[in-house]
Amino acid sequence: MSGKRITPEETARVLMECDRFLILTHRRPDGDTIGCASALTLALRACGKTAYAHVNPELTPRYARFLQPLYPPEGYVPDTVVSTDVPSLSQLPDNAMSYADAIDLAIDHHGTNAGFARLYCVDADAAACGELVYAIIRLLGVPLTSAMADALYAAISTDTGCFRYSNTTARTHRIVADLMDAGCDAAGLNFTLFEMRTPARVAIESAVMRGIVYYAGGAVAVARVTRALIDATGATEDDMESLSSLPKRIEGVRIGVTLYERHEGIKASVRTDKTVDASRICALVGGGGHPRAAGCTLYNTSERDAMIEDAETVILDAVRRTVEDLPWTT
Ligand SMILES: [Mn+2]
Repeated sequence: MSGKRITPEETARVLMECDRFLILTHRRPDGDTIGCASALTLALRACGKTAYAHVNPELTPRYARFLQPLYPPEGYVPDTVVSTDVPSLSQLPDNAMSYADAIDLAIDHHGTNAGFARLYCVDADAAACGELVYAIIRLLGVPLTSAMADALYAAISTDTGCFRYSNTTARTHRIVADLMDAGCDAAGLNFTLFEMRTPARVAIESAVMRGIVYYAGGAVAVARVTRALIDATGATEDDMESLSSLPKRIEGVRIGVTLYERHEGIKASVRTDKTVDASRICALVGGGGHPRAAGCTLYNTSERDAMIEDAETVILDAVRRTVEDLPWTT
């Protein structure tokens, strides 16, 4: 695709020339896409523009307060459509597909951004799209309000795992220092975004951890998220976010596998340390992903009880074929 790449300075100029904005977010929206859309919408309004954030049908309660108040009135027709943190058209929610051919500007930090928009501003070095949106808002010259700062803090803190991941840079901390000067509630947001759990989350997390099974002398750990467990705890999608990270957290575990019983089959999430390529394991069974985090869906038409057992056998076999130096005892 052939969108034109522009700098943050040019992006700010383009935004000042346009009006009647609609900001799009991605599927299964995270803090980055939501925080960016929220802060940008507020900044454009501060510039005297008409701006709204498009309804995201998958918005979870944790992030609702950033986006919901910015939804457009019924029948709103935008002149300028902007996406934030959306790497490709396939990542747009269904209700945004009607804008697929009409995206004027994509603001993103995915190096693989497909250039589906007329213009795109991409900084692959940014830990979060929020860093780029921060820079653009600064170039717009409007004062950074505490509401904008909260939204940008949500964006940057979530994509950096609360500043623990290796994508966190000195620039990240400098930006966040400025957000704190602008009045963002860092401690409050750290609590609601990283510590607070619903009772259902606590119930499913503890049950999943109690059920972890170890293989290969503790180098492989398998967790199971069964339909029965989901039903018994009343856990929602939001409650199940990042359960996949639990087995890999355990000392000595090199490969953490989490099996999810879904209506369409069993989904496996694989997390590994730097000695093992998770995407190679998943590629053996038709999946894929990143070196440290990958996934696959294992279909099976047999009895539901047998399915999760079968899936475990299949994924363990893929681990066995990929990683040769594991001390298997069986
Ligand atoms: Mn992001």
